[in-house]
Amino acid sequence: MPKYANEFNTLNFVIKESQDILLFAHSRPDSDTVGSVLALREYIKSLGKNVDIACTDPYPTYLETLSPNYFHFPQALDLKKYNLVIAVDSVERGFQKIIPDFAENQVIALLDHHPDITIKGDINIIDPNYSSVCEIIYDFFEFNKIKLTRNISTFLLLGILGDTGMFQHSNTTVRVMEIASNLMKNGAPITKIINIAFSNKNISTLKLWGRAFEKAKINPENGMIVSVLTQKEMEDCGATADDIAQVSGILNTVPGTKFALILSERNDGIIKGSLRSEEYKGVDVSRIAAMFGGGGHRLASGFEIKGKIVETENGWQVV
Ligand SMILES: [Mn+2]
Repeated sequence: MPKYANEFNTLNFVIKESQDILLFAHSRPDSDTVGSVLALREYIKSLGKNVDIACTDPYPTYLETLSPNYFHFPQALDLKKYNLVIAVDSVERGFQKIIPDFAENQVIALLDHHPDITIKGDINIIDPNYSSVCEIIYDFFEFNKIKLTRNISTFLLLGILGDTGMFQHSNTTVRVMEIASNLMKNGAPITKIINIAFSNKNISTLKLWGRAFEKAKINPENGMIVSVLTQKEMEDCGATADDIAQVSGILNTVPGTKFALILSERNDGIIKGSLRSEEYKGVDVSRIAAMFGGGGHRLASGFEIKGKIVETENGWQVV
């Protein structure tokens, strides 16, 4: 029996008993949360139920070639009408704010793979051992013998590719490859997904990466590779916060480094630190993030501090 047999059983039972179902994606939606809601939507639709998708941010335009946009802003929906609400990958990324709006008789299911989640729903499948929520949903479909249509397979592979960094992160397990292989057997077009969702880079992204890479420095004492991006640079390149997401991951590929840190200025005098390492380097970056009041995974963490980045003779200072 799979670890979550009870939960998978209950969730499928409640789906079948419900007439109106709400799927909740996290703010600034990534491919895992999008793939998760789209795959669940496909299944729930096939049962003849009403299903809506809520998200506090718009559907990513680059994914429009994979699926039409079914996203609604939560304020545009009558949240009280749903029998079941399934929050995917979003427990502490937007969904926590909306939980108080639901009534006692509405069933809440939480599907997540982030660590340290304290919020509880009625059905909880929260496990950081999963690469992605799409992997959880795959197990849910397999357990309940739900047919993997070509669309479902495409959406699940989209999320798995995203959260494993296209099979490059340490969460790429034997099971992940087995699932990916099955999804391909069921028609998921892996090359097309990669081209649409991951290979295309905006010129703004490349320019911003150029700035960050040019300024990168290695600290030989602790093996840190660090770079900074000021708000002005972000504006000059017309870049958004999304564009810097992968910078620390790429910096981390430099031989001899133990971990990468990218500091970026955000609105309201906030500086965001993004930390990355790799399994073989033996560094727990979540401990570094915790020193600055942040958190995350062992190999990918972040924190936020107040201040401004100023260049000095010896590098940068946060003032
Ligand atoms: Mn995820």
